[in-house]
Amino acid sequence: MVEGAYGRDGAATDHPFALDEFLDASRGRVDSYLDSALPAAKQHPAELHRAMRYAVFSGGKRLRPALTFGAALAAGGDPEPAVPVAGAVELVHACSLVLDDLPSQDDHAVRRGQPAVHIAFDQAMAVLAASALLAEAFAQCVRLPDPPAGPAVGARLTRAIGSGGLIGGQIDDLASTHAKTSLEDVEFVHSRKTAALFSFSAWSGGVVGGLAGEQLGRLDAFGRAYGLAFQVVDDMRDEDLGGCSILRVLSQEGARGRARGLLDDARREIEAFGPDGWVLAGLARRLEGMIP
Ligand code: GRG
Repeated sequence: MVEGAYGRDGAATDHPFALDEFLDASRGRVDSYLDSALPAAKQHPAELHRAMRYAVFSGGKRLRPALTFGAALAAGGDPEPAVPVAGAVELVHACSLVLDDLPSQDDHAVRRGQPAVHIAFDQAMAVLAASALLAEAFAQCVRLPDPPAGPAVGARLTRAIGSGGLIGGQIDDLASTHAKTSLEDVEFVHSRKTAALFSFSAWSGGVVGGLAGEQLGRLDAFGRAYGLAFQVVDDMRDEDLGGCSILRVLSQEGARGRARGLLDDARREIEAFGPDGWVLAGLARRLEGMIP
């Protein structure tokens, strides 16, 4: 599937369009999987299913699944067995965006250029659709082909989401709006709110690809550094100093340096994978190119 014609021989590594092709194929694969995994829009309760599908199929970049597939390639494996976990990670991401947009949280009326779920539907439906998306995410873990991978992936996903992960990061982010903060505090929030899901994405691709030990740790660390850099770049492009923006504690120049430093750390983690790490290296290079 994703590997397609531009496989792991390294030949396509430096081709300027290889990464675009990979990302297109990766997005198409996870979208077709999610389309078949989610309940049909007409199935009862139809309004809930419509809200779930609205949240998922509204034009996301599918970056986290691309990390999962890229990590499976880095592991020297076929990305196809990682499709259920790539679907799971995108469902968790969609769930988090629906919750984040609620008036009681970050209060965004627009998401991806369209009315947020609680605007297009209502708040009760948004909360229930987000909860159902989370349930569907865990349902995908039991579909993993290798029996021991399912429970390990499910347990790790639970940690990435829970009070030590996205939810804990969001709680501290919401509490931080007026409080004095430091780089350490901001990165503690970012490491849970944003980077935890990126590190899960890379780690899970490695697990499904058969890795363990130090190599798996490297993918995990790549995802974490990449995720932190992703949030720094997002904050810089947003220029909104609310919540836990990096711009509350660093100047533009300081944030630029921090993003570059994190991407250097990320790249160092995957050097050991050589040409097989080309997708992950390409994603890091691309993010560096987006630093304002
Ligand atoms: C998952 C149960 C559960 C709770 C989540 C609301 C919350 C708790 C956490 C907030 C997480 C959050 C919204 C982090 C921001 C991450 C971020 C920079 C998102 C934008 O990611 P992109 O650019 O989005 O990949 P697209 O639209 O491309 O998918």
